[in-house]
Amino acid sequence: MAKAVMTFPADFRWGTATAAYQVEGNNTNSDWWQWEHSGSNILEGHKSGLASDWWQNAEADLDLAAEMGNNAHRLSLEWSRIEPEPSVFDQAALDRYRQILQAMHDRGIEPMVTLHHFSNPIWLAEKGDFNSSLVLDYFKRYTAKVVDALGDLIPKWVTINEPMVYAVLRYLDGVFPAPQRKGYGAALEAVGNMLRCHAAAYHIIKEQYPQAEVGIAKNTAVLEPAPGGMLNGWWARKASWFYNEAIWDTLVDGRFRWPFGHGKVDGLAGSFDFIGINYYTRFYLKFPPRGKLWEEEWGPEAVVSDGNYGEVYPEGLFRVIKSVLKYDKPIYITENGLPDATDRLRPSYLITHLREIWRAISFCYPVMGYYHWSLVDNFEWDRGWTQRFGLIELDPETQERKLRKSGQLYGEMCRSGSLSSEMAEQYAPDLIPALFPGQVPERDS
Ligand code: GCO
Repeated sequence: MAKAVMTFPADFRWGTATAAYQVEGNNTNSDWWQWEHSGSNILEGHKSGLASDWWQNAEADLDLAAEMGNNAHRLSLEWSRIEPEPSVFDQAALDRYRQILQAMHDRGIEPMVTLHHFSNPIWLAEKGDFNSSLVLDYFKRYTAKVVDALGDLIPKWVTINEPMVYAVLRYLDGVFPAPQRKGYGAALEAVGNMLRCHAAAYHIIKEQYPQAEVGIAKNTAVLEPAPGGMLNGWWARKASWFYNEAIWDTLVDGRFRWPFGHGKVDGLAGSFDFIGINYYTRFYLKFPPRGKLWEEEWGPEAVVSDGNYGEVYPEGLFRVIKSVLKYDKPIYITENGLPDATDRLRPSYLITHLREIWRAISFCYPVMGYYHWSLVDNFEWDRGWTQRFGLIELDPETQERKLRKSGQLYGEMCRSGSLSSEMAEQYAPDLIPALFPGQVPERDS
């Protein structure tokens, strides 16, 4: 049977993604370390502990990433390691980050570095972090230090990871470290200050490295109206603009819109070289919302990942790519994945989501790369170790790792730069009729 092949561009980034607090271990100067060790904030009382032991041995997983043929990896830096006390910088921490970044380059893995991925230094949280007017100076100082120490090894930067998720989970849902002030006002103030920090960081990086690519990674969900409810459609459109697009619109002209504030922010207009999309799933919205923005409910035929994380909805990736074309910037899928401890869904999830990217590229949509969340099982914030996102399975107690079947599949995709009917046959034969009509799985012919 002839093999059907969906080929990706030769320079496509075949990557994976992680975040410092979730993989490094023993980030004791972080507000998340405090949060974990106070009260019952983490599901099943789990602790990050050694996490995936990256601080001591990231190289173990980078070797596996290289064997998978990954040519890119997105990681974050832990601000609280680099600056454990205000204006006190830890050179040993900067040296270790340099070693990890160099290890990526040595393995042909291009780094994309996130400056802020949810966690704050304790000292910063105590000063009110993104609700304090001082945060802009602190973030500038932190960024300048990182650019000076590591900038030569960092071609791609994400300044802030998922400002809206940070705002919702910290200030509204209360599952992230408690801020000094909760509620919508404090949440929107924090997002506004995150954008001011982003703008400052953008220019600090570009001043020293004009060729660097700098952007934001934004969680982007398909927000649909729940069936019924006259106003659900109107509300879903409003909520989708607020959650998915308002920040990009603000980055275009540098002007805050209601409800984020008003007026122009110096240096904000045009301060992004790419669109970073963190896509996972879709949600249904009802009007009026009861506290949360969306409902964790799905249609009867929905396939839902571990711990009710979300519906597997591959077409949503194509939809969110289309929704950001108007910004006319290169697009990176800076996160995409699912919690799936037994790897029951991840092989078909990889095939169906990469196929949506291939479809987008075949329409000449500028999708430049894909960073699967995640390379290795890691500490899933308030859900602890109950949700496993890794292509590499990890026993956090023994630090024993094992490449999952989906990791073997992703390796075939990365090494070949393509998605083929043979891969579908081997890893997810049920997909053949839909993805490769006319190709009958070998065993059936
Ligand atoms: C993020 C995420 C990651 C999560 C992943 C799975 O928003 O960037 O929170 O840190 O681990 O999205 O939920």
